[in-house]
Amino acid sequence: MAVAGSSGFSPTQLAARAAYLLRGNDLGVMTSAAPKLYPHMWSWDAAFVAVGLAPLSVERAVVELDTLLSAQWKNGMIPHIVFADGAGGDYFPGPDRWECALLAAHAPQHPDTSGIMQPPVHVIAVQRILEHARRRGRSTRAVAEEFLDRRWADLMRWHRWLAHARDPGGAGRITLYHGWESGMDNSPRWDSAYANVVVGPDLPPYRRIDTEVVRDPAQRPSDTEYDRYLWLVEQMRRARYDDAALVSAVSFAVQDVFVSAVFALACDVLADIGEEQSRPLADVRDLRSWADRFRAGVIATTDERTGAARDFDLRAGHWISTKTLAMFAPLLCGGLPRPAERALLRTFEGPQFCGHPDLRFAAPPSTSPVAKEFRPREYWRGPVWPVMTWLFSWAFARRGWADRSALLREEGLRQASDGTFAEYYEPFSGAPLGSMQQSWTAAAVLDWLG
Ligand code: 9WN
Repeated sequence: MAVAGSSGFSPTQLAARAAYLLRGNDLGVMTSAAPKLYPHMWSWDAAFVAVGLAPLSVERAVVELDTLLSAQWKNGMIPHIVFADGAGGDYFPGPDRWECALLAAHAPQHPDTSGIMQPPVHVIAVQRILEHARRRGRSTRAVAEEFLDRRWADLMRWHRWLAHARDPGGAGRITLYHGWESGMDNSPRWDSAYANVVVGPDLPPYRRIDTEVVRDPAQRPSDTEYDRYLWLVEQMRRARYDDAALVSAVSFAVQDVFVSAVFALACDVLADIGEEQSRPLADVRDLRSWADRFRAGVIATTDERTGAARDFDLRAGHWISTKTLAMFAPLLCGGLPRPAERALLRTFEGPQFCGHPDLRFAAPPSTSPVAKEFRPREYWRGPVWPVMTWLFSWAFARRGWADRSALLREEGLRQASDGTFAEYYEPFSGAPLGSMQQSWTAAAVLDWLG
């Protein structure tokens, strides 16, 4: 397909390529997160993928979420990876390292899964599916409504598990026991907490596969970081992935303000769906009370003047302030007093983030270019992640900020018009980095153009 001038592919070409990409990454009933680097289903990727599939086929989007929910644990957790049976390619750590079916009382025997979670964005996909279904014929609407009938209780179990098992103290903030649970694996947010993770001499040996796929190691987390990631998995294995045991068994425990804001938002989204679709009032009431609790938990972390949010390191007992996407958590869930919200929006749009004069596109870098930890090519330490641009754009529209939402969409689409559908991009040059043909990047484009 020809590239249309220097601005890249036209919207029509881009949408066609994105659809083609998702078809190519389709393994049957699940879409791999990326063909080589991530040849399985990831939890929050699957939700974004369903958002992108919805304009193409509500039916196929529903299948994606059904597959994910079929792997839900008995305690309610949606695992961060659902491993594909006999799919091409490989990933480390795979099922043999996690051994959840063997060790965890709540894990399913099939399919194989990992033993941790990822950010709870799933009901955003459910809402997008219902919205698309409404514009279609009766049989498509029925598919979406039957999905909700079938899965309402599962979605409630997932949210209930997050509200209880991951916030046992009722702080209104979700606790993570692994940086991977944040979805922002090696963000500077976690540097101090990881510095306290002392890898035991009995860490079973392993061989990384990711750096064989992404040949430039500077784009991926370091080996020291990987040792710590694997050590935490080892600690969880030894605790048999038991919710109550993890509270003290794992040497990494942080309250993630971004995940907490996503959760507050997701509870409101599911409550809205519940009200529209006449689901049990008691469920809707629970969802609203979790939304309120977690919104308050997020706001309690913020600076009065700047509105910036912080994570909390439970092991070290201190706040974690970083110039990363996490500081903008309150913009997702709302709740800040007006002056602080305006200040935070100014930071988001100003020279520390989207308005940095050297940025190729006005999309938010994962870490501010003015932060000392900023690395323009390294994973969550600086690059722009298109799927995060999508999330902010979607959330801003929901908050009633149509112009801000439209601007992010426009810049996100300009960035994606190179047609690589990269996992992340260098903020200044716009160079595509990490995995190419990443499913959720294509999904974001499809939603924007749908
Ligand atoms: C570990 C699949 C996932 C995303 C995460 C991203 C990356 C995995 C990895 O890829 O994480 O879960 O191996 O680096 O950080 O957000 O869901 O796209």
